[in-house]
Amino acid sequence: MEQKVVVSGSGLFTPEHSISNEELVDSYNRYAAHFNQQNAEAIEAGTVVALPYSSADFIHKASGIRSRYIYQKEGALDIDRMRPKITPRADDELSHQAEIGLAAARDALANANKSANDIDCIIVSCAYTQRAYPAIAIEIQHALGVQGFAFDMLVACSAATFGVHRAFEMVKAGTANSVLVINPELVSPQVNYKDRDSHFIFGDVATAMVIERAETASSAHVHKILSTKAVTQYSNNIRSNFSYLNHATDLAPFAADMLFHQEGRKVFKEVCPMAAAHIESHLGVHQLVPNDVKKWFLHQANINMNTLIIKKLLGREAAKDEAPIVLDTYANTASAGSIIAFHLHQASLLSQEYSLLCSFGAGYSIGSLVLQKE
Ligand code: CO8
Repeated sequence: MEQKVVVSGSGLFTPEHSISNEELVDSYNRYAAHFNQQNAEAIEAGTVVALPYSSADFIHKASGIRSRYIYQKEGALDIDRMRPKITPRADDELSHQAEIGLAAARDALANANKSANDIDCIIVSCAYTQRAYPAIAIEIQHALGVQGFAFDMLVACSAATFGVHRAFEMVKAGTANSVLVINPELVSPQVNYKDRDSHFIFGDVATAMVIERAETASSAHVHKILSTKAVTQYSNNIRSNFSYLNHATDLAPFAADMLFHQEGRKVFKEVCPMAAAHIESHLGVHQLVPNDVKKWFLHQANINMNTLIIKKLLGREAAKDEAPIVLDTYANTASAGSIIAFHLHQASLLSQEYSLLCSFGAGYSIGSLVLQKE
């Protein structure tokens, strides 16, 4: 028998450290000035290009970001380093990514009114995992004492929604009863803090959701998943070449090409119409139109993208609490942004009201869920 599937709880871990635009720009500009001074002759001769300066005002206007959280602040603003300094842990210690995932998972379990005994599958789904194996999900499974099975999956910005899609399908099919989907987005080690065009975009966070059968759900806020919809289309406009192959290719592991880089303008232009069309067609499956949706939990990459997508869908701007934005304090947290928006803003939805959760980004990939509050 096909099961009715719900989201019964979500969780959030926010790192204790944050970096404001002003701090970030001050560090980058000192780095750029130093670089330009060190390379003055080559810049004058035209063999080296001078680094341009960044601006806090530009960052806020172009993206909506004022600040971002970071797992370890030390090192990231040091112009002789320009990357966070994360102390390695021994194999028998809890790994960094498992630690932040575990914190979000515990919060989600508490909010779902569940204990580890109730969970029979864990999916860790995010933009990067800190190692290939053993899976971070299995490490968290062990730390929580969960029976059953666990696995990792990567889908960049759509990892969280695609992870929930898999959970939805498993619970619907009866191959799992209760699935914990965790998104430990420890992205700061992949940010190129020396790149003026992208140094401001990302922040670290972890989110989690409990997906289970409606009949076992007992929490204060339960959202029925009416359906899921995903699409992918290959694009090189958002890319990272960091790879286990680096050991064999002899390429420098910290080169700009190995870190996050993008053609931001192209992404903006191409992804917005794709996302709006995707959402409209997903709602259509349930004979719903955009105006039936009470809250929009959209991917948090850029405030102007969200404004444009909502305008395409509703023909007007969204009211503040209709399409919540968390970018100002969290920045782009890879796949976790729409889950943070859901976590912080779902409670005010009333019984039977619809919401739409959607991610979009690298791949390209788009993933959505049509939700209805029980
Ligand atoms: N300070 C001052 N000026 C700047 C800065 C800066 N920091 N950066 C750029 N400028 C300048 C540019 O050089 C340009 O100058 P000019 O006009 O003279 O050429 C001018 O400002 C305008 O630049 P842009 O055209 O680039 O500015 P935009 O208005 O397009 O804004 C954005 C740039 C914010 C990047 C915007 O294009 C954007 O947000 N696009 C969408 C990007 C997006 O959604 N990407 C998704 C990436 S996330 C993802 O998919 C997950 C990947 C996995 C996680 C990775 C973790 C590390």
